[in-house]
Amino acid sequence: MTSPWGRSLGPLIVSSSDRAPPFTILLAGLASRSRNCKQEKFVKNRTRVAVRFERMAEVKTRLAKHEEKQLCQLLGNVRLCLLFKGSVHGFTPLAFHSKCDAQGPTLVVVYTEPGLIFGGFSNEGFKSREVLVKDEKAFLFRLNTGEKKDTPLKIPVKDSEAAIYDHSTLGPNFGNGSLTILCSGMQVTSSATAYYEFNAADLYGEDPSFVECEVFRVESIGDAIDSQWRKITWTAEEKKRLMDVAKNYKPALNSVSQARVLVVGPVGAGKSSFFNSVNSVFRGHVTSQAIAGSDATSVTTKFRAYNIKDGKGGKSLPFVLCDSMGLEEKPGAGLKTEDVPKILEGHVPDNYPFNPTAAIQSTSLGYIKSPSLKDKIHCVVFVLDACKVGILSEELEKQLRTIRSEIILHDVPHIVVLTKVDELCPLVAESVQNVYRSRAVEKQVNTASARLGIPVSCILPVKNYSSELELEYNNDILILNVLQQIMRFADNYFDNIPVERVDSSSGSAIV
Ligand SMILES: Nc1nc2c(ncn2[C@@H]2O[C@H](COP(=O)(O)OP(=O)(O)OP(=O)(O)O)[C@@H](O)[C@H]2O)c(=O)[nH]1
Ligand SMILES: [Mg+2]
Repeated sequence: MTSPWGRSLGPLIVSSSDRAPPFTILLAGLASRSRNCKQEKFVKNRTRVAVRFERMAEVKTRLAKHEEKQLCQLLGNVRLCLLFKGSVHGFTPLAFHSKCDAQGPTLVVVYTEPGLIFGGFSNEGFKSREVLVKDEKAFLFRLNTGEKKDTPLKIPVKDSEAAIYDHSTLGPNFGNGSLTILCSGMQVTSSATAYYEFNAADLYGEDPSFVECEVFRVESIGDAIDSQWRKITWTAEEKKRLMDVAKNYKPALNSVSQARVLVVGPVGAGKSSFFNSVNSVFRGHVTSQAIAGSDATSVTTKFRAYNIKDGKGGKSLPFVLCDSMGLEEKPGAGLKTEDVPKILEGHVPDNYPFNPTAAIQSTSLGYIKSPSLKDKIHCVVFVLDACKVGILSEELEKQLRTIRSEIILHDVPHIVVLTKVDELCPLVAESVQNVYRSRAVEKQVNTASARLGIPVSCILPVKNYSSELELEYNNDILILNVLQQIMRFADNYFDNIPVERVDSSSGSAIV
């Protein structure tokens, strides 16, 4: 196959992970910025950009923080998702289109040996349409890599009728040849056209060769909503009130002293971290009793029923959080959905080592043959990574829906906790107080609701303790809000059990 310019094209690189969940999330140095800056000020005057990567753990962008900051000036409040890296996928049009087609607004960034960074943005993106595409928002740019490293050069499209030439045999082609990238290996070409007015030397100096090309999907985060769409009071008094609610909680049935809450969800979603976070709030400092972390398979391999104490050596709180192994797409890996009904019914003992290839049997070691009401699960928390709900694989969605059907059959109330909202939205990374003002969070809450068929009112965002060494009271308030909802829902479980149907000697529900 040859390009219109007669060059032969490289082999098609087939992507197996185009729609895969992002593997690594990198925030562009936002979390470390001052959390004290006034909310109003940053909402109105500042824009944020966050960078994340589609399942390419080993692939990192070359963009430095100050370069990302300049991109903020060009793009506004966005997240950049790395789709393509020439040195990994190949410097060919086919490799580019296989990774970058149909991704929406797209940013192409080119790096030269002497350190220049330039490229182009198309709001319409690429789809191998084989036509000239009108795009009023397209522009070319060069970051300022000089002494001051602040203001980037922006060259807006002049005649937007042919802002890009989107053709499967061409790489990114801005303005029908004004600037073409990946059409001639590791060299850009430019020629005078009416579509962009610029001096080639301003973009890439004298030498058209480059050493790297990265392409990002540009996801709009949008501005903050003026008022919180769920009202939360962010005060120390509110934290104390919520802690008291949790400490004084009493399940509505005398035979049960602690509500048992099952935490379930995909690998790496933040299940163990959620327990650690709740535990931290009551311990008074950040804890990591449950091992958390990232691995190809679930870090949690055992069923664990965690008691939470009111401070070190304090008395146990009236709820138990049960951590589980992560769900996986691959067959024979992760939590088996068949284990869930057994957990709900209280047959699975603490410390049970999950077997991804075989469901728990009544003959399994420690199997609780006649569980009582106190051993059963009274509320289920689905934990989902807020950054991944939109691109949850069909297989994982199927498993979650299967589990939900079992939960419904067992009459167990359930909620969804969306973790990592700090990675999802830079506004939240700046301050957790923005969680219910973030359009990105609101969008993911709606997406989770649509994908799992769970009402929006049952979906709560949370920021787990993950990198912090000290507690932060806004975080605590958000975590405690989730806990309050869990306890209310657990009560709904007890409400469904008529008192006369509970065997007072064993505490078992007579059903
Ligand atoms: N930034 C951020 N990181 C989080 C959050 N929650 C969890 N993490 C991180 O995500 C990674 C996975 O968290 P875990 O709690 O181990 O997830 P898990 O669901 O228990 O994972 P498995 O046991 O492997 O299924 C860890 O590196 C956590 O620090 C969050 O709200 N924000
Ligand atoms: Mg875990």
